[in-house]
Amino acid sequence: MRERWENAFSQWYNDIIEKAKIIDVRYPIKGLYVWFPYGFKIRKNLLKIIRRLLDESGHEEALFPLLIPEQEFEKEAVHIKGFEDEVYWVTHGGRDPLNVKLALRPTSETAIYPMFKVWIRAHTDMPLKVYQIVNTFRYETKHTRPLIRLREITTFKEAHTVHSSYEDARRQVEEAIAIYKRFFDILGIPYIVSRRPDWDKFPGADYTMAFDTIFPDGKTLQIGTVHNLGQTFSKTFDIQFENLKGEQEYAYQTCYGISDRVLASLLAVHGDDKGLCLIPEVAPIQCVIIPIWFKGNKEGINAEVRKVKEELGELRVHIDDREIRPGSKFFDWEISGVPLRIEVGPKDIDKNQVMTVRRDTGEKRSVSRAGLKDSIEKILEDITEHLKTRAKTRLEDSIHDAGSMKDAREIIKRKGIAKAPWCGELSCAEDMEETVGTDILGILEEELPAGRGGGLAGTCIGCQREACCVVLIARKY
Ligand code: P5A
Ligand code: ZN
Repeated sequence: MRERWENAFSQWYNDIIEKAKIIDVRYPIKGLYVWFPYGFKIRKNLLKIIRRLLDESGHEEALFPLLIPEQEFEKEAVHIKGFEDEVYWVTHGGRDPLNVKLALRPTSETAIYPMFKVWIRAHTDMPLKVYQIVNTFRYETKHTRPLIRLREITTFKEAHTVHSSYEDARRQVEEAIAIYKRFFDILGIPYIVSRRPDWDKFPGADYTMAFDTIFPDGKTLQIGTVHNLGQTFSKTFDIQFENLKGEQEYAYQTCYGISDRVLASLLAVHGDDKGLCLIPEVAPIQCVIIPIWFKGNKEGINAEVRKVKEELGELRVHIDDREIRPGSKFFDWEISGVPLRIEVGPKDIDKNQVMTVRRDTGEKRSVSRAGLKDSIEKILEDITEHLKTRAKTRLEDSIHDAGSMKDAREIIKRKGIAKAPWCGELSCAEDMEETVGTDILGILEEELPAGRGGGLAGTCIGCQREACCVVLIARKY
């Protein structure tokens, strides 16, 4: 059942993150929230995966300060213009006004790059690839939402790299995209990668590649971005190296980041009317065992339940032995998204089996105690596969080709994402956004219109002249 999930998603989301004990929204500052212990466990599991992926690909974890002096923050003109309305300032130390105002990092380029200037001397110091996982602050003026639009982003996973050639930086962008793809694939979060149009790129970047996913309400959410910074920041922060010819050259940089939105989309894309459906890999509890007590045999069943837990070894298993009806327990664990429920009652013990119930499909199946762990692991794998495929299919089914403005409008109305040929002119883009009533999300570089050897019509839906590329039009969070 995905009625409410799809048709009243906002309510579903607010309701579930609280009932499933992910985030407490009652903290008295707008846009700042509290992590419940259960939510925090999922967060830890997610961070473990991304740390592994970054470490394995030669990134090193570091940590830079939260506060940035005003003069560093304001050095890069385009960057500051993009962020000035979103910055929180620290102006006092106790009662004394500070000589230099300090910005709470909205992102850390201006904290990190003055240090890169002293770290980088020769081409042998590169590539330099560091990352940090920190909180960042953005005074967002759009409607704030837990995990989605935060004023305190609590898991900003930002990577910053420095290279000795533009080509290396370009390759780094590709590596970053590959890493994020792997990360989202593990979590079964479907995505579209596109190039942001110039008016929507990261302030200071040459170009921005972005990951978007689709929420149940048909709106897309940007879940990650990878920026080629070229030499913009290295010129501002004077990051130079001695090249092979013995000359000083400005370095080439990239940065990329993902946030708490990863968890938001994990929860959103895999849910249903009953609550969350967590991917076993990150679920704090992978199996919950519910003893089905029967008159006079409570102790016997409890003993058997403990044995079952032992048989499941390192799997994350929880025994729910609360003195309440089994039905209430089922309900609670369904909201929390525990992938598999295992019931153990007198009949199961007689037959040397357990009863399993999948969270994603509701399928009930008895499983023999012989080779129990292998069987349960297999079911968990099936759950992962099913959740991944279901989410991926849903995204793919939402994308439709638009041959005209009217088509595009229809597709958006039906909660879809439209793909349309575009001529590259800003005026046509504005026209499209106005007529369709929503935004251009990004440009699909690998997809070409017919005139250029691709599948879609060869003419721009704005002006009917020859198109140069294909754009995605979608509603956005
Ligand atoms: C890349 C890392 C940057 O800040 N500097 C270092 C670059 N890019 S970004 O696009 O501005 O942000 C990276 C990702 O963070 C998410 N995000 C947010 N998540 C929650 N609440 C917010 N207010 C918020 N703002 C940005 C997006 O997923 C974005 O792609
Ligand atoms: Zn046009």
